[in-house]
Amino acid sequence: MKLHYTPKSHFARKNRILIDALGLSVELVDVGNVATHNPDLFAGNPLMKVPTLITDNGQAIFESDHIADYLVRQHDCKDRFQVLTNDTDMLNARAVMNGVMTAEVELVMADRTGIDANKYQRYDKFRLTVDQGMQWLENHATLFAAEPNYTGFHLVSLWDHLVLYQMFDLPYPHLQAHVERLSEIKFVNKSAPF
Ligand SMILES: N[C@@H](CCC(=O)N[C@@H](CS)C(=O)NCC(=O)O)C(=O)O
Repeated sequence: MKLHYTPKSHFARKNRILIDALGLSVELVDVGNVATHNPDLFAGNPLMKVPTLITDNGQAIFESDHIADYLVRQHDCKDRFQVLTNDTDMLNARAVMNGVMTAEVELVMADRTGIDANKYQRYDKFRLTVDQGMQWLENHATLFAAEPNYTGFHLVSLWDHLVLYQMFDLPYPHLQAHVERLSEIKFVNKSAPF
């Protein structure tokens, strides 16, 4: 299997932590600058985003959560890290985390492609999305279990990326405590973007 990714991508990191937690052998292919318009670099993903997984059968899988789903169905019948949850609270937490990550990507990509985000109201909404989303997660921090699981991997990936790009203050002590605890685990720390 091959995971097309970038070392800083928080969406790809969710998959990388899971891959390391499960001890799977997956070749990492760094696509370079995700702002590029060259579709050939994204392993057949027409959305020109990372991650994309290429399976041993040569099939491409788009979307980090669909990749996680595939990896567990193929390689972890016990679903040790609760990837395949149907719990509504957990799915809401994942939706909020994905929304925060997407909003932050828009701000990072604006900066990288020469857009002055301060000039456009649209980017105010992305900033508000991050702040409100993080506050929602802090208010629901009990959803994050003490034991390592995929929702926790998601949180660490989101948090470390926010720390890396330094666009936001992070006054969220409960989330921070979860992140610090999980970051002590070798298979989590291994893919940290710094
Ligand atoms: N929903 C997608 C989001 C993927 C995504 O936005 N990846 C970012 C990098 S972290 C990207 O490739 N952005 C390129 C762009 O927006 O042009 C997933 O979960 O895989």
